[in-house]
Amino acid sequence: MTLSKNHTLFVSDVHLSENKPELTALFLKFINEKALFAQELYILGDLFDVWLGDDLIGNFEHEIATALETLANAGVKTYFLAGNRDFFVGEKFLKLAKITALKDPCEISIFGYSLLLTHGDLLCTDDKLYQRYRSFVQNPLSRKIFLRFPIQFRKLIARKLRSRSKQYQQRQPIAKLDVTEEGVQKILAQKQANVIIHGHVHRANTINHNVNGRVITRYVLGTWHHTGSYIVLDTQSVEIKVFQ
Ligand SMILES: [Mn+2]
Repeated sequence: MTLSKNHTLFVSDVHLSENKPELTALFLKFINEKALFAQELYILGDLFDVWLGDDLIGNFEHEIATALETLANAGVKTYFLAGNRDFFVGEKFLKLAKITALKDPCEISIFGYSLLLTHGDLLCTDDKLYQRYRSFVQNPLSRKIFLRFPIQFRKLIARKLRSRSKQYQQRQPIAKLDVTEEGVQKILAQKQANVIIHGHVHRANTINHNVNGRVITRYVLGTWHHTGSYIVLDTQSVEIKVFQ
């Protein structure tokens, strides 16, 4: 049987973790049942719930890398753009998984669409404190320094940051943590894109924006729990789907 590979898939916010074997199983099933039959797979950040350096790659991370490698071996090109949880994913993992890294944001043209891909945290411009934190951790120098800390120290910092951020998020009105019109307008001002795809806010959604008279559709991927969220894009349509 020949299957025509005439569509591309997008996922984000899978939040894989060694402590969530059911989620791992769901994602591996997605690779076998969906991704293997696509032309390409784009992972738009937060594939992992936490990533503190490629030197911590163990059996679990190897299992995921192997699954992703089967895609490359089957001719399905996989791309990865880091999220706020896994921005320390590095060369070693990408090589193991045979994945190509993308910058955030990134513009691509496929199937007649001009797409802007981003994890989505860049668009949450009302959350000034988070944006300051983001530019600090994404700075190549801070990254270098962090990754040289001993493993236990990195784990300690990550735990502290996570609990601080949880408390912080609970105190903020939900709108402040969401994507803003300003963020969308800003990112699109210099771009030709007619479609944005992102995740991060964890609620699947489709929203139209008017940017200087152009209508731009923003597709938001949902997070993975008991079911998965993914987007299928082909020449005809862009569809947000649930995987179970
Ligand atoms: Mn995120």
